[in-house]
Formats: sequence, structure tokens, C-alpha cells
Amino acid sequence: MTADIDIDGARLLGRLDQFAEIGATARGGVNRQALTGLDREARSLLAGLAAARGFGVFQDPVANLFIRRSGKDDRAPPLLIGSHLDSQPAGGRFDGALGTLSAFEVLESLEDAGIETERPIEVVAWTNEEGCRFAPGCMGSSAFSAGVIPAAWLELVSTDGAMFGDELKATLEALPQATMRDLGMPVHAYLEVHIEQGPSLEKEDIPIGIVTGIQGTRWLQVEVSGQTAHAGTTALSYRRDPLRAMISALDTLYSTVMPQDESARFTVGRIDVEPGAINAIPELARCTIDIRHPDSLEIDRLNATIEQCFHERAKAQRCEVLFKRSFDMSPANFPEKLLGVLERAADVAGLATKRMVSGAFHDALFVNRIAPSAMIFVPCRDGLSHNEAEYTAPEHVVSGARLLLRSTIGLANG
Ligand code: HGY
Ligand code: MN
Ligand code: MN
Repeated sequence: MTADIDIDGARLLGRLDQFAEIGATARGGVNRQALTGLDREARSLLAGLAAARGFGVFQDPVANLFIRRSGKDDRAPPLLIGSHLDSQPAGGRFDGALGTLSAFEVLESLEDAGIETERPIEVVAWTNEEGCRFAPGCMGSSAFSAGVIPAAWLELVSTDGAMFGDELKATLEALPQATMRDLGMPVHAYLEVHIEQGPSLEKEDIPIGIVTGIQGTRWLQVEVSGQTAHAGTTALSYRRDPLRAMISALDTLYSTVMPQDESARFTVGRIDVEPGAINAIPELARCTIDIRHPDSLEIDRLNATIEQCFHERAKAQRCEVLFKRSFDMSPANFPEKLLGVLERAADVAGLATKRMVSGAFHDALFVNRIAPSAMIFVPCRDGLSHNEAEYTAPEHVVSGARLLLRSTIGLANG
């Protein structure tokens, strides 16, 4: 009965183009950051497409968006499929949108084929997966799985000066047609299609990655404070320059962390200095640090090394240093049972697969805390992501959605 059902590849590719116009950048990427007007525009577009197909549209208090297709047993916990619609500031058109729109394509294909599933199926677009406008990342999925929105989030100020609480309220109000539902619910299982955001599938010419787990991530906000003073009249012995301390610490960390451990990732994504005058020694130097590792003990060790290095270099410049942890995601593995479902479905679809760990974090990690979850990776050109040149070939877009359709039918009827 379901052997002849397939996704409509042209429709899916058209949807990707349609959503890529929302926040399109001059260099072919998207800047559709979480809880901005553009994010709200993308959510409204998806909600409108859903309503046009007669699907239910829901949102929860952290603005996760759910598109529901009923099942024979409508009281059964739904199968969730989806990803996110928010992007990086200089992001690509596939990161997040591919998984969300592939999931919507699955609903439409089931509807077109008139196939009724045992369980309801819900497409989900998680709020603020990227975490770059408001840290932490995965706010929607982590609040959903924890069943609570941390009160501190409401006071968070974004990189562009907005308050999270205000932006969340505006986002919820921008979708009056969505039925509000409580935070969290029983979920049968969760599947997410995503671009690999790394080079291995393309290098090995394999169309599908079966993601066995996700490495750990920790974000630090570092602030070094010294004394602002005149650039021309302040001799070296009088200077307490926080930027000098920061650059010295970062130089050591860049030269040691990744060169000494090829599994470690150390990234400084943003630096800012106050007061920022050309002729004044800085008072404050701030930077963000993103550390990743498959082993959580190594993340702790890296964190300690970073703090020690900064404290030493700050002391040498008679400065102070403060650390704030804005995101902490322990590594996790997905259940073998679900990996097998994906591999068998890929077999039937004639798609070669390889198992792999994700270097990027994803909402699936948090959903996996309350329901068996798994991810399907598709190749992206040169492994490039979080870059406007991010690209996945149409045949890989179609293969990922096709596997999602097959796995969804199996899980929604199993
Ligand atoms: O940063 C990440 O790993 C994800 O792509 N937002
Ligand atoms: Mn993503
Ligand atoms: Mn991303």
C-alpha cells in the first residue's frame, strides 16, 4: 500500500526556494534569526501552507510551532518530525529549513496519497535552535523536553538589543490562528533530517548519514576588565589593558587546544571592546568561546584550561576576568532501535548509509531526553555550513525526504 507513495521532490525544492527568500542575503544565504520579524514571517508562511491542507496548527508557550495530521488513534502520542526555521546571521538556506520542510513534505505526500496512519504525525519547527541572537541554543526543544521555560530567559538581551520576553510575546501574537497548547507532551518518537554540516558524506559519496549521537557543546562568555586611559599619555608600566590580556590568552589557546586534540573544537565567534575609541586603552574586552568534544570530561578539562589561561594573562596585565556559561549540552547517543529503523528503511529505498556522530548540536538531542530520537544527515557541498554558500544538491534533498517518509510511515504505523 505504501510502496508506491513518494515525496514530490519538485514541490519540496520549490518550498526551500520560497523560504530562502525570507531573510535572503546578497550572497545567497539567509539571515532569519530567531524571534525576529523574518522568523515570524517564515512561521506564518508554514502555518498558512498547513491550514491550506487542513492540518492543525499549534504553538506552545516558547513558540515551538506544530503542524498536526491526525491519525486513526488520535489520542496516541504523535510521531514528531521536523527541525528549525531560524538561521545564523550569515547562514545557509538548508540549515534547519531542510528538515522542517522535508517533514512538511512528508505530511503533504501522505495527504496526497490518502494514507491514514495509526498515530498522528506532527511537524515541529523548534524555537531558536541556533542560539546566536539569544543564547543558549535549542531553547524551544530544551524547554519542551524539560517542561519549563527558565525564568531567566525572559530577561535575556539579544545581540541586537531586544528582550527575549518581548520577542517571544510578539512571536506568539503573530500567529493568532495557531491553537495554544501547554509546554511538553508525550511523544512516540522524533526524527530530524539535517545537512551534515561537515565533509564526510560528500567525501565518501554516501547519500545518507545515520546519526548515532551528538558531541558535547559548552558556550562561555568571557569578560576581561582593566582601566581605560589615554592612548598617548599612558606609558606601558601604567597600562591595565584587557585586550592585550585577551589576545595573549587566545593566542596560546589557539596554538594548543585543537593542535593537541583533533577531537576538540575551540571557536571565538565574537569579540567586542569598550569604550571602543581609537585613542583610549580599552576598559573591557569580551569574547564568546564555543568548545566542543565527544567526551564531557574533556569539555570540563578544556574549560578549566581556558579559565586558567585567561586568569594568568589577566593577572599579568593587572586585569580581572569573569566567565559566564551560556550553554551546556552534554554529549548524547540515539537509541539503537531507531537507528535500525532508519537503516532498514534506507535499505528498502536503495540508499547507502554510514553511521556517524554529529559535530553540530541539534534539537534532537533534547527531544531524545523524553522520546527515542534519531537524525538523517544528507551531504552538503565541501561540508560548508553556517556560511551563505551552504549547498545541498537536489538529489540529496530528495533522498533525505524520501527516507524520512519511509521511516515515518513505519513508525507512525508500528
Ligand atoms: O552550532 C551548532 O552546532 C548548530 O548548528 N546550531
Ligand atoms: Mn541546524
Ligand atoms: Mn546551525
